[in-house]
Amino acid sequence: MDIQAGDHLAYMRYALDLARQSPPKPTNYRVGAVVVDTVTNQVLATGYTLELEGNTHAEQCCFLKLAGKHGVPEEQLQDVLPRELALYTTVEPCSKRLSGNLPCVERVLRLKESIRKVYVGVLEPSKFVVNTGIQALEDAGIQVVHVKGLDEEILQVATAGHEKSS
Ligand code: HJL
Ligand code: ZN
Repeated sequence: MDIQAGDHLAYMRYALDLARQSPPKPTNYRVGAVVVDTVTNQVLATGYTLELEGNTHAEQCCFLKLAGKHGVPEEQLQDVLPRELALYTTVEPCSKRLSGNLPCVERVLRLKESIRKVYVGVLEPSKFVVNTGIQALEDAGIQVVHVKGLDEEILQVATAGHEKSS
């Protein structure tokens, strides 16, 4: 892994490669996510949709893996994470889930002392829910950046396995 510090497009491509590992499911998006320490330019965690057991989202998998590494439950991750982290996610973090599970925006907000920047590849299409997460992140002082250039590819990967609406 030798992505240069601040090469947001390269990190987004990395997240997209992770998304390709996710098994297609008609009722979600296939998403990839990467957590980077922006001080050391180290990748702290990677994740993709349904990587971990249960109905898991990409960002959620990153946080669960980090929690496991630190030996704490996800709810206590804010106590052990370093500061100045960036989250790259191919689709913006969800603010509502059809399943009723805790949305990833809530998980990110819990970590707002650490996750200072969220880089998104695309906004979530309003097929399942209406996503209002970015405002909530920004209101909490988290910078949200749309990394442009991979939108089409990200959506193609995200919706593979969905029924085609003509
Ligand atoms: C993001 C993911 C993922 C989605 N979004 N950011 N990361 N799968 O890993 C958002 C979509 C939800 C549906 C169904 N997808 O996944 O809105 O069953 O997948 O909880 O609302 O909800 P569940
Ligand atoms: Zn989510």
